[in-house]
Amino acid sequence: MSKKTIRPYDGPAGGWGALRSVARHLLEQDVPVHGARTLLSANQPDGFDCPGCAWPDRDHTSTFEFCENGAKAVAAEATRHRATPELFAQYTVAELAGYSDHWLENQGRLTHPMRWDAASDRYLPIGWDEAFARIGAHLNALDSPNQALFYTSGRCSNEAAFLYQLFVREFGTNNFPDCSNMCHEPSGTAMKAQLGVGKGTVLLDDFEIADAIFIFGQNPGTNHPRMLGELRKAAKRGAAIVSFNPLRERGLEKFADPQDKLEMLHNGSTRISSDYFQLCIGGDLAAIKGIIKRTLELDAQAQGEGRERVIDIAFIAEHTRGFERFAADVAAEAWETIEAESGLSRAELERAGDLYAQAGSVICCWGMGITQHKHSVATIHMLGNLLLLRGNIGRPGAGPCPVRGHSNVQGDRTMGIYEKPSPAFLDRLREVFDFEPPREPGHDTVGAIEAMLDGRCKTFFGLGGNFATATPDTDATHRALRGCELTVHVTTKLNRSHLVHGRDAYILPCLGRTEIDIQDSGPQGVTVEDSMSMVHLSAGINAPAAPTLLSEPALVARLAAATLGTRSKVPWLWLVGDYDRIRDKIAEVFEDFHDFNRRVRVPGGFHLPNAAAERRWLNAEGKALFKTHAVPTDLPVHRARASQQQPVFTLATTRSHDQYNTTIYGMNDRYRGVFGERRVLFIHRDDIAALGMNAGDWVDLESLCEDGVERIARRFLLVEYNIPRGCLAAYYPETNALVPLSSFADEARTPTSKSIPVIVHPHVPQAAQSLQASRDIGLVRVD
Ligand SMILES: Nc1nc2c(c(=O)[nH]1)N[C@H]1C(S)=C(S)[C@@H](COP(=O)(O)OP(=O)(O)OC[C@H]3O[C@@H](n4cnc5c(=O)[nH]c(N)nc54)[C@H](O)[C@@H]3O)O[C@H]1N2
Ligand SMILES: Nc1nc2c(c(=O)[nH]1)N[C@H]1C(S)=C(S)[C@@H](COP(=O)(O)OP(=O)(O)OC[C@H]3O[C@@H](n4cnc5c(=O)[nH]c(N)nc54)[C@H](O)[C@@H]3O)O[C@H]1N2
Ligand SMILES: [Mo]
Repeated sequence: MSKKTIRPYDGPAGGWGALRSVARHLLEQDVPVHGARTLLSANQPDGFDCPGCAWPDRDHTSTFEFCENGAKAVAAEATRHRATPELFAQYTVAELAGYSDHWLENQGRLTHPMRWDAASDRYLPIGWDEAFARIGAHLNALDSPNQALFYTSGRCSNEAAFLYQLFVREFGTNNFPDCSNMCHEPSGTAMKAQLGVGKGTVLLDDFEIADAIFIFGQNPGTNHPRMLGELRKAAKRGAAIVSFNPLRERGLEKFADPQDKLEMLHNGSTRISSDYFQLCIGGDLAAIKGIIKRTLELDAQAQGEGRERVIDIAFIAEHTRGFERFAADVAAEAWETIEAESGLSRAELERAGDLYAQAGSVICCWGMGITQHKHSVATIHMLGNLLLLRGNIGRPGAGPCPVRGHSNVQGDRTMGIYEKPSPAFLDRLREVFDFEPPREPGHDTVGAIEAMLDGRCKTFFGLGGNFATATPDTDATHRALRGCELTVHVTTKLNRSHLVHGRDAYILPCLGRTEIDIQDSGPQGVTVEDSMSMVHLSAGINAPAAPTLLSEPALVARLAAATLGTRSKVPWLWLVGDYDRIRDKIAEVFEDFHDFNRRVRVPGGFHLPNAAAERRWLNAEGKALFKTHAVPTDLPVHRARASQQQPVFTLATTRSHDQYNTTIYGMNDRYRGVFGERRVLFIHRDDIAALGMNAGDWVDLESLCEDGVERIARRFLLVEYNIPRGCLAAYYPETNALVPLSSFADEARTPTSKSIPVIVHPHVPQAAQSLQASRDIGLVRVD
């Protein structure tokens, strides 16, 4: 383990640091010699789609693009370490639970299907057929299919997702909680209502011609490093890059492109953001409204002086509704409220408004800093309003760009992983497969936890992911999972969800995307959809981590066959013998996938149509809508502040540089200057003083929620940081215990992981009775 140090980093993102970090990870994971070849096959026409993130790559045919995040994700999968039955024989589940998430991950790739044995509290190997038969029998014994939950994480391919939703719907439920519920759900919800489609409208080519790129609540240096390549090119040709973030993220400030030999040789770098607005957490709606207010004021001035209008009157008249009411509301919103709630001055917002008004075409990007708040949907509407004002949708170089996380999270939703499927989609499933799919909406992630807690749901099946650790309210979620009759996880690596299990529990290991997948007809490829709706093929090149592994499509098909038996209308084992057959069925169900097998084999794949990008509005009104929202002044944090004597902070939970969601690769967060420690709390120097504490003190965090439940996360190191006063940041998942299950985004129900009202106490070491609680979060042993 590296030494604990806090040491500010003032170099660029990327550069030699990124190359060194990858070299270290390859060594740590003991990646075999062909690992280098593996890296070179990421995002190549005949290689696999990078499991790192959903950022697209140029035509999917370009030369290898180095990406630290992608390299780590690939190295993690290609590791030589193995978590074999011998490992499980060595430790009871209670003992395993005492280890950290980092340690669990480091045990390596799982090799055998395992079943928990109550008598010895150990996972023991089980044959595939027996596992499927037992799980199927369990599901069939439920009183109703709606007692079962089927979670999906966004790494799974289109083919696996399609078969999975088909199995679950033929089984009889729409209970599809997924990682999207915790991620970009508000983006889909907001855009569907406002613009008629739930996806972004821009393509990479638009980044080449945009005059300005506005980036809200995103840390691409860590989470989407390949995006920095596009931003760098845009910055170099003089486009304005305007960032809104409470933290000054390195990757948004400067970047040294490992692709650029000259920049690397001279230790040079490129400035990324032309303007950086350090707003306060949750202040985006207010800030965007301020930018809009300025734009409308500039428009009124121009009109008064007989100059060309600043807003696009023709576009607004032809394509939108609700402008008059919206403009009146913006005019009525006081600058004082906007300044107080955004944490930015009127002068700063006027500057941002001027940048917006001067730019011929504008792209707005956003990430989790926007989606994980109570008012996320309203904030995304405000972003939509901003774009609509100047017709910045459906023309080159302009449009909304929600930057997705998991590499196929968008595709999984396209394939029907959704708890509220449309009637038209269900009708199509019925026509193609000749069974009656369930119509009743199912549970999302928050609903799934509630339903397990109150006994409405009794079984949990996870296709990928780490539900116990990724979800909010750790104590409640763990109780929910432990209360289940059955928990099953399809997975590549050991994680905490396997240790917080039901009365009957299985771990089913699968192939990763980098591995060769052979079925009846020979080697198979799968398909994925990136954040910009490009669909392309992905084929593994490495030998499977173990001969016992099943591919995800094969695993789902065999489980479906075992569970549904002769009552199924679907030829499961035939379908999975050749994935072209699955794709033919996908093409039958979804019009946009016509001729799927042919089109996906064209290098680069194909683009799914997007009506909003063509200025066709598929919502009920048939128009793009200006959505009116007041700047919120009565959020949980406002109420908590009003009710407390002591300082109440807003805590945002974010990712460090050495993690992939709940997968902890290492203990460093290089760009933020943190080494060897994850339990840190970023805080303004004056706030440390106001608390009467010192940087380096250990503190406990208590979350304030009106439900009265005590939620405490213990032992965080105070780190003085450049962050607005009243705002705190710490890493997820260590802080998930603080996110109340009842606190989620209006309409979209995404947990409010970026705005938790908390108070800070000096750390109190815990007595023995909370050993179980410490075990559950891997705090007992330090590795
Ligand atoms: N290496 C790596 N890559 C990843 C992931 C990973 O964990 N590791 N995860 C993947 C997934 S699933 C996703 S969804 C994406 C996530 O990628 P991002 O969307 O970048 O996610 P976060 O790191 O959670 O936080 C984003 C930023 O929001 C800022 N922020 C916090 N609160 C606010 C706010 O109120 N307003 C504004 N404007 N900003 C705020 C934080 O300072 C941070 O810079 O990345 C994907 N890629
Ligand atoms: N507090 C807080 N909570 C958050 C967030 C936050 O910002 N703050 N972010 C939220 C977001 S954006 C997301 S997307 C969720 C993520 O939630 P999840 O998607 O559930 O979590 P991951 O950590 O991405 O899942 C990692 C696990 O996936 C498994 N895995 C990896 N590759 C494969 C594969 O190829 N196949 C299969 N079957 N399994 C595989 C491994 O077992 C690994 O341990 O977390 C959310 N939770
Ligand atoms: Mo995500």
